[in-house]
Amino acid sequence: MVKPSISNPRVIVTRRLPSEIEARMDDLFTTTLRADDKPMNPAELKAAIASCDVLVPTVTDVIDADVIAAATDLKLIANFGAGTDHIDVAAAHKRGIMVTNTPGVLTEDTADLAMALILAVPRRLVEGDRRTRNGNFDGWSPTFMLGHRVRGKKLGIIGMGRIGQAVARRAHAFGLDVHYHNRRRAPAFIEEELNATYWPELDAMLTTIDILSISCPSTPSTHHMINEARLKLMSENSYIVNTSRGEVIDEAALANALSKGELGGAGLDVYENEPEVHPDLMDLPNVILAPHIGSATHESRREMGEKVMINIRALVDGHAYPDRVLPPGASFSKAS
Ligand code: 8YV
Repeated sequence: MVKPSISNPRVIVTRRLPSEIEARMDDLFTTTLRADDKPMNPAELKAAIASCDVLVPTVTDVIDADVIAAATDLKLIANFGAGTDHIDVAAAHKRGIMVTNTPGVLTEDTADLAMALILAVPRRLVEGDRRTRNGNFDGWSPTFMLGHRVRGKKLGIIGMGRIGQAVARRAHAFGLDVHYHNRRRAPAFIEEELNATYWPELDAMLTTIDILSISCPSTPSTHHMINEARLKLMSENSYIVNTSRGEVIDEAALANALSKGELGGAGLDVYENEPEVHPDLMDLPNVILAPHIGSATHESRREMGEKVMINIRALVDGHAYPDRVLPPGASFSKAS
């Protein structure tokens, strides 16, 4: 089937991107760049969507059905980022608007951040840094700032996609025993390579692991997957790391469990109501609060920009989109 193409699409970018990406986009398309780096409000998003062929949003733009309804000529939402939970992909699909994302290029950097948190929380690294800066390091002592050994512990990964697998590879190098829970069991060759134990029941996995790392997308079925009841299944010396989406954890329940000492600590890069953070987490010494920096490297952000441009070029040239995102239940064969 011949795909629709458009030779010089009007592209609107909602946030500032790396300067070399902005320059190249400006060369390739009729591009409107964002003058400041403020997230667009719903009225601005609607105005943008009504006046372009391609919208390039980020995680900070809520593109719901109401915003999509404002589209007139919009053909493509080329998301700058892998997660698309901020976009109503089904509403876009119904209108024949394509959605693409930027998977793969941020996998290793996000896994590095997850691993950094897996090491830093049990070893109280950030807490120690704060103490030193606050003048509370009075010298070494045999019992000062004891944490927990990482080697030999059980790591449970929720979401064994690209990032989960990259975390598992790193975890082996640190002597962790890898377990995972996923909607679907990973193919045998992946399980073998990662030496990972599959748990079809999340509850059962939570009772046995020492560290939980979350790498699954935010969907209706993963919303508050880690809730009060599940937190109670975890041991008081266990840790939680989240580099996927805040909505996967009931943040109030997590703050409550941590405040009561029912968990050993947490390393969070994402929050339920970003950029707000539950106030009870703020003063807890055993929690690292990273500001959504999983893919925040020059390299990832450049490669994410490259992917966005390649997806827009697919529209221009009438090729199949390399990173097309479909709504749940749709299949590629029926989708074009
Ligand atoms: C991105 C992310 O920075 O790609 C993702 O899904 O969570 C982040 O690392 C962000 O989404 C950019 O839109």
